[in-house]
Amino acid sequence: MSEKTNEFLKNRLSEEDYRKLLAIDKPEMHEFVADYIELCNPDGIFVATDSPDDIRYVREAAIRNGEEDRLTIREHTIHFDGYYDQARDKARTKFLVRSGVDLGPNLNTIDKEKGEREIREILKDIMSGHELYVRFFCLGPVNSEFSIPCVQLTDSAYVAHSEDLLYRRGYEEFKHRGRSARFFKFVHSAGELDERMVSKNIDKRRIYIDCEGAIVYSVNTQYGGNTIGLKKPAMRLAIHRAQKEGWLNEHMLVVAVHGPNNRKTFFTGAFPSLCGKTSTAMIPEESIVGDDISYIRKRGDKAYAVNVEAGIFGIIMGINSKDDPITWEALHSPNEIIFSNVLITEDKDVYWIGKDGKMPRKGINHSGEWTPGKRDAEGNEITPSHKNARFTTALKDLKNADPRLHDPDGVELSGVIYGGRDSDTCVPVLEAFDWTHGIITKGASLESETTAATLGKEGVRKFNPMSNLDFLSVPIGKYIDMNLKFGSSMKKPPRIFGVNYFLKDEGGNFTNEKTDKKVWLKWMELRVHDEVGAIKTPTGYIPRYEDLKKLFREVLNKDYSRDDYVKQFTIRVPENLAKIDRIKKIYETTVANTPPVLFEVLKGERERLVKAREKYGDYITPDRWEGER
Ligand code: SPV
Ligand code: MN
Repeated sequence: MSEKTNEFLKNRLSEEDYRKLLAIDKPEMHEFVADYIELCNPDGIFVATDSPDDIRYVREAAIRNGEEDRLTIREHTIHFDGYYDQARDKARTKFLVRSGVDLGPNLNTIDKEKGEREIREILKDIMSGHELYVRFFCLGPVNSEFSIPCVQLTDSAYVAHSEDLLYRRGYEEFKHRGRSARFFKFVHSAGELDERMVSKNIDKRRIYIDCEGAIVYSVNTQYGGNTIGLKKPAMRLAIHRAQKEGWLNEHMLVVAVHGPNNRKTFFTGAFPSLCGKTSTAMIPEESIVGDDISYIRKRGDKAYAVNVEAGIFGIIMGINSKDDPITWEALHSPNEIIFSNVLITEDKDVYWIGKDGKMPRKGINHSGEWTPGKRDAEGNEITPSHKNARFTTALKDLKNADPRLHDPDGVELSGVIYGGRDSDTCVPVLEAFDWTHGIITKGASLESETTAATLGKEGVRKFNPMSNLDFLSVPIGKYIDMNLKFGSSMKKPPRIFGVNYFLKDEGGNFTNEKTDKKVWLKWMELRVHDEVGAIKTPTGYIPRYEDLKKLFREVLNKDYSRDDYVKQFTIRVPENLAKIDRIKKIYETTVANTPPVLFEVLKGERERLVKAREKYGDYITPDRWEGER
């Protein structure tokens, strides 16, 4: 650190905070902190270590600042984001790139110099009147090859508090790594706040990402997906780093499936939103390692995964005691929880859409005082809680948290699941022929149909490779290639599965119950250990009737009829061909540098389907493949 920076920090920080900051031997971090203190010009600064006192200080600051309010249950608080600040802002999320760097047509970019100038202008004096929190966290478990130390500067105690529930503490990690730390930096300011303590200057909301500099700026916003540096902002930085180093950062849950004789088998899973990701991670009989983001690395000839996070920033809409017993219990226990954008009643209770019990007749929500029928400026009816309202809690407070959650070695990864919302094409569960086939026909071909919960027309298929489209910081083609290379260099890579919880019959009825996914997981678990056979179809391996019948009895104590099996596992050739054509066209027309193998694999699948159609017709029931096992 230069003498000038040292003097500056000494002047601006209290003796205690200066000592805390300097206890980390990382001049580059000191320069970074000094730079943004000077630019953002906060009234006060608090440097937090991992100590319980420091953590409590930040938590209480959120109440003191009016960013959070206490609720009736001890340790529960509520926070509101502004009415127009309820989701990730894709349009104003941009990569800062030097001239000559091309991230392809799907990524939003801005010239680095121009973007930096703009963001520094917005950040100038933005924290005056506010306190700045300097916090250290760690992505992935501490003291591990997965760990990425992070420093977060924010003037929102809500953001700093959320990160405390969602990530592992990183001050000690920084201290012991010292000069060798390769860290990520996050600068956040909620900007000017209105009387409800929500960001006022939404038009100046910016999320700018500098992968080379390993820094993300987030301003004039509070919504967690934009502001919690270690969540989605960090994902872009980590994907950039992973691509250079040959590992993966996926938008994936990590779940331990409990097999026979107390065996645990670990799977990761990618699902676009509203496709069953959380419900898969939270199946009560299994145990959860993570619900959102994972790092995957190779060691020897095996793949290992960790949860990047240590908590859940989960959608609360629809959570009820019957379908989500574990979450329900956690939400009613005196653990530390931040509710965001739900309805709060006079007696400081919370309500959300789909909660058990009656909807209150009045309360306060993200729009202010609320009564049923209230409309916004555009004439839209305001729901009691926002559809994207969330709860934030540490995973350790869930009954089903897996004991390996913080294992620095990660968990051995046996299977990867891709699942979309698909009413008419893919069977409920299927295993790919091999890694390359799975990455291409399941991961790179992932689509999801829009639902009534999203704006726009229902049932429109949205392309979302690996459910990671929003977070890519490298061109799609390159990203697909890094996924292909990861597994194809292994003798026995993790198996790849496709699931579809949303298949419908000709009458428009779902072919499966919500709980059937429990059976699919158990089947996949047996498959990776080669303990159950399967039937080879042109699109992959499907389960045999007798195995599912047994599993339905064991897992759900249910009779599974052959009729149901046939309905669910009939290969629908026209729909499958249409999907192949759709995906091929997307890669041909909108993606630069698609690995050529993608087209070869899609062509192979097309040919197998066409050949099968010649033999068996458009809709091929599972019994037709008997001779082809
Ligand atoms: C998602 O949208 O994928 C989330 C929530 O996990 S957010 O933090 O907004 O990204
Ligand atoms: Mn997510």
